[in-house]
Amino acid sequence: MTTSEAIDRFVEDVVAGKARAVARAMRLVDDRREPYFEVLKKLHEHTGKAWVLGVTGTPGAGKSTLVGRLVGELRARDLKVAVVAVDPTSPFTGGAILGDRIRMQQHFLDEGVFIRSLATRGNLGGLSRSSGDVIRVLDAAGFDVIVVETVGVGQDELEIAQMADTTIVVVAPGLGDDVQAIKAGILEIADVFCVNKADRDGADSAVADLEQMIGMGALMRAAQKAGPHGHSAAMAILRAKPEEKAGSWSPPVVKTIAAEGRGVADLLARCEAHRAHLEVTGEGELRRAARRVRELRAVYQEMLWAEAERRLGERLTRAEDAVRGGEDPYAKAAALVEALFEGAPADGHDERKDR
Ligand SMILES: Nc1nc2c(ncn2[C@@H]2O[C@H](COP(=O)(O)OP(=O)(O)OP(=O)(O)O)[C@@H](O)[C@H]2O)c(=O)[nH]1
Ligand SMILES: [Mg+2]
Repeated sequence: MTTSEAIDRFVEDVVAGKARAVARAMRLVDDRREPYFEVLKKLHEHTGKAWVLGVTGTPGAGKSTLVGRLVGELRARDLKVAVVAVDPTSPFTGGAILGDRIRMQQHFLDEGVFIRSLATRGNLGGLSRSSGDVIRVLDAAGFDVIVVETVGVGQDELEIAQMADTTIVVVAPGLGDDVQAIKAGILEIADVFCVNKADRDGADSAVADLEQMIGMGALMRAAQKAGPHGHSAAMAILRAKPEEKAGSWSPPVVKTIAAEGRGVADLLARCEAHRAHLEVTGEGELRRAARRVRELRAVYQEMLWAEAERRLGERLTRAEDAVRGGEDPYAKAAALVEALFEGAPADGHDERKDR
């Protein structure tokens, strides 16, 4: 597939949702193999329609079981669904993926469902980069809903969660530290909380903990907005009122028993309410705009990096050798960058346009 007509035909097949072309396009962008860039560029105009539903949370909370159930609910509404499972485990075990596959087997023969695991790390641009592109391919291929499962731990997973329109954070009761563990960072990305394994003891107290945390979070934000105005931070918090104005979203907490499918319809209804909220308030467009800016930066960095390597060529190898031999890496790096931008105007002026 080298000629531009061949690429066009391939892109057409992807947009038509032909399973083999979609799978091939996903492998291409995941492996960063040419002509992945051309393909992504041509797919772009077909994107922006899918609802990206992120499912993240603590390991073993029941995310995959839940995703399987959500897929069932979405399929019952005749929606085309794709599932991307981002494997956080080391490539040596692969156990999580195998388990996921077995759990999702019921959907394998269903044509409206597409399931794909991403386990690659160390690609240029990282896991989140390649996940974003995989989501884009699925979006262009006409899937109505793209469910992305990640374990909410590392930076990569957080970034992937940010690609979602609506993010469900899943916790399970019984693990005392769970709620504490998800506090950092994850709280901010939750649009809907799910306390799964509600058949176990402690579900209600987990719900109460989360609701308290959400309330505190709203107070803190209100206090931040109010500013210190000479008060102590504590006074500001006491005086602040949780946002109640129309248009603000407070994440609901839903109990589920994914293993039995209980509460899943309610969970999905809350997610749909969030989606409607995004559109009604215009926040959805704001999020998409922010996502496009992040994409621009990521693609630009990746291209810049590749172009720099190409232009520096031998020079880069020589610099590496010099540093290996004990020379100052800072000085060498500065010299490389200088060599790259020699003669280029520093303020982004395009001289041709000035003439
Ligand atoms: N008791 C109970 N067990 C559940 C429930 N939902 C899932 N499980 C079980 O919990 C275990 C973990 O479920 P998974 O769906 O693999 O959890 P996960 O969050 O995807 O796990 P990782 O992807 O490995 O982080 C499995 O043995 C499930 O059968 C539930 O509602 N109640
Ligand atoms: Mg899982």
